[in-house]
Amino acid sequence: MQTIYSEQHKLHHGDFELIADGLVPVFEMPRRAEIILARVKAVGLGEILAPKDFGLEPIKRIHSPAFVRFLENAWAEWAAAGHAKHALPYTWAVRGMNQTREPVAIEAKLGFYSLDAAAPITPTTWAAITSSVNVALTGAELVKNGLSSAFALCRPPGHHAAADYMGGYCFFNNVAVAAQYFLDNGAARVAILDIDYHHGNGTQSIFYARDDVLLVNLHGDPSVEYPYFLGYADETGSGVGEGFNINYPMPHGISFATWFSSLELACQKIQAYKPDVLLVSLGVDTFKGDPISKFLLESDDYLKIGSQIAGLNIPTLFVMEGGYAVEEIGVNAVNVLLGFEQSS
Ligand code: FKS
Ligand code: ZN
Repeated sequence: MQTIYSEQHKLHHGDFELIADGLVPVFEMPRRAEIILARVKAVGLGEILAPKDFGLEPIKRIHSPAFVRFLENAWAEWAAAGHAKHALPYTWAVRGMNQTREPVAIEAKLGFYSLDAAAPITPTTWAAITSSVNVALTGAELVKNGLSSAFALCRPPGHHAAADYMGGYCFFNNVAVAAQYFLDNGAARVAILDIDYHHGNGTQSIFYARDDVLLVNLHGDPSVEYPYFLGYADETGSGVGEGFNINYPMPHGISFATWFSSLELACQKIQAYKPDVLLVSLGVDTFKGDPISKFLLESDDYLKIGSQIAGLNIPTLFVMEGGYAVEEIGVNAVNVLLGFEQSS
């Protein structure tokens, strides 16, 4: 399997994120992608390719022009306002406040275009996030042109980003942009399987009212787990999209066997949909040693996940999302790909 990777990811390295314990050093760091790349090389997974530049048009098929403009200019506006540290939001428009009028001050725009304070913007974040989308799009192009699979080693991740907001380490929704690329280039139906520990709220909200994308999410129960405000089982889609959004929220501490039975159900739904292509939002923060998550998967379990996905026999693009047990992230992520290859 070919891997698409760009050094440009290193241009995004936030200092801090805001969690329950206050401002803490970011969990989502460049070393994550470096460890995965090293593992790809160590096992000889396949060729490693640099991304092509697809420009902003494919991004604007998913994200609003105003949001794209905000991200492009955010650092310059933040610096012009006299700030030196990385930009983080701290005020949000809640029920009853104006959620549609873009404010002028950059401090307010940050809240307007975010769901939380876990997506810091640095002077070079823009270069990294556009590159991450290009990694996903390059993988999509390879699969569109006939490869049976590819691995987009995206960083920063994307599945919490919606059409017009960032959050949870995510800026552009890489998997959503890639899914739309397939649809714009000949595919009629696309399925997305999101196995990251956290619910992919951004991907869900982007495709919620559509029937050309089937989205299936396996994740921690949002009543007790980030992103908290989306990801319940009764969110099944709206309008023509009714039935094309499927959530499997699961409690903290769930066993792999129970988690895997949700994956089997997910695969049955995907099989029945008969998609032209499958995209996998690949997070390995379901690992027992993950510092911010509460599932208990072990490294060997990831081989079985890959093998199960291969059983679908659909052209597949893997898109990297989360995973914070940094020393084990390479083994865990690449085990999914090896399990897939061994069963293809
Ligand atoms: C935990 C606080 C939660 C934000 C967690 C973001 C998770 C991101 C991710 C992605 F795939 F996008 F990277 N903070 N105490 O893993 O879902
Ligand atoms: Zn996650």
